[in-house]
Amino acid sequence: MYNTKVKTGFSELILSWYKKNSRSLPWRTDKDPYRIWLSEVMLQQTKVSTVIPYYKKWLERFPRIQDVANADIDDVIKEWEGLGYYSRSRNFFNACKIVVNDHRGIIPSDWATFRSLPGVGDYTAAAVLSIVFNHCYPVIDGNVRRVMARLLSYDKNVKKSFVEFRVELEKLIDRNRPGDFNQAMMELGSLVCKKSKPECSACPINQFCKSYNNGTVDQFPIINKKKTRPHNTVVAGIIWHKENFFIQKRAYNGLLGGLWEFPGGKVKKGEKLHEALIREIHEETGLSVFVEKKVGSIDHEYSHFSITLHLFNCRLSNNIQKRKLSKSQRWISPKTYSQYPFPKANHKLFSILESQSWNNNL
Ligand code: DGT
Repeated sequence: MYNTKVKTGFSELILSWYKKNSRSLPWRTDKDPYRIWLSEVMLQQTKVSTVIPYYKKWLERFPRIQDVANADIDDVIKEWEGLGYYSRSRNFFNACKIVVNDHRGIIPSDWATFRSLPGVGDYTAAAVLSIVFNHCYPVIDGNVRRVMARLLSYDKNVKKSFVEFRVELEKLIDRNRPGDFNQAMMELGSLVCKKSKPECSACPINQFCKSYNNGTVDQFPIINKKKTRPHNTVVAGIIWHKENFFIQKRAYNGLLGGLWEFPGGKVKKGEKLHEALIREIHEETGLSVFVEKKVGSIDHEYSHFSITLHLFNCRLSNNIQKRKLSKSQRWISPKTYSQYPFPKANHKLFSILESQSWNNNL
């Protein structure tokens, strides 16, 4: 149904548009496999403008793949702090280790080996192998999906389109310049074939676009209505002991894995905030506390849910001297918190604490 006969002139038109209109981005200056791969990992679910400073800072800290492989995971996560989707940094770290230990530091150029590395999915494999090694694998990201859905007037939910779009793109991709073709398709989606107010008159391939020719661009892509995101009320405690407060590291393999936090958790239905806090702190740390003055509350949105997080000053009601801390628990001073990676929500709380001069007069 969606058969695109090989479109004469399609790739020439989009490639010459790309040459004139592509943004100059730091990862487009050369074809270094490590740097291209890093950029593709950072760009997943993340805006270009957010990625640029992280990309530059990362390369100052870890200029070569060996520097990542030899680093400490906690330093890697610290460099990723604020970029979100933290499993990307752990997977990239593990993948770099494999490349250095098993492949003499040379990034594999064949699909099966590269695709088998941690965190490398179809998108990343196609992007890196086409851009760096000129292999003919089409990329399908959100931008390309939107372009294809409009081009073909794809009348099903665009989320189900992967195989059909790949088949069509394999016919369209430029055999000599697959990397440029892929980047051109993504760039077109980002700059011209935008989610809202697409600039069809500026589109180099509008003559091939079924929806443009039918005047139905606004009907594509077809997307299922987003489910409303659940909202959680969360309490956390800043437990003071002399001039220090308590932090703990979240498990590496979960949400916000490897980041530090204040102990606390979700408030159950019918539970009062301070009751929930006492319960969570005891469950997580074994510490018994008195809940004191509230520091403040913040709202934060994650991709699948949102939270209102209430932070309270807390005082210990039992003797901590007897307790041995695990590696993922620390007492730290307000002067040193910036040495640890924290979730973005916590940085909002740190701003409140700074504005109150960390006043812990309980
Ligand atoms: P759970 O209860 O098994 O779903 O486990 P978590 O760890 O996903 O959730 P929980 O109960 O700790 O809820 C806390 C939520 O708030 C979690 O989505 C992470 C977020 N959060 C951000 N900063 C902090 C913080 O400093 N402390 C705590 N406890 N949570 C934080």
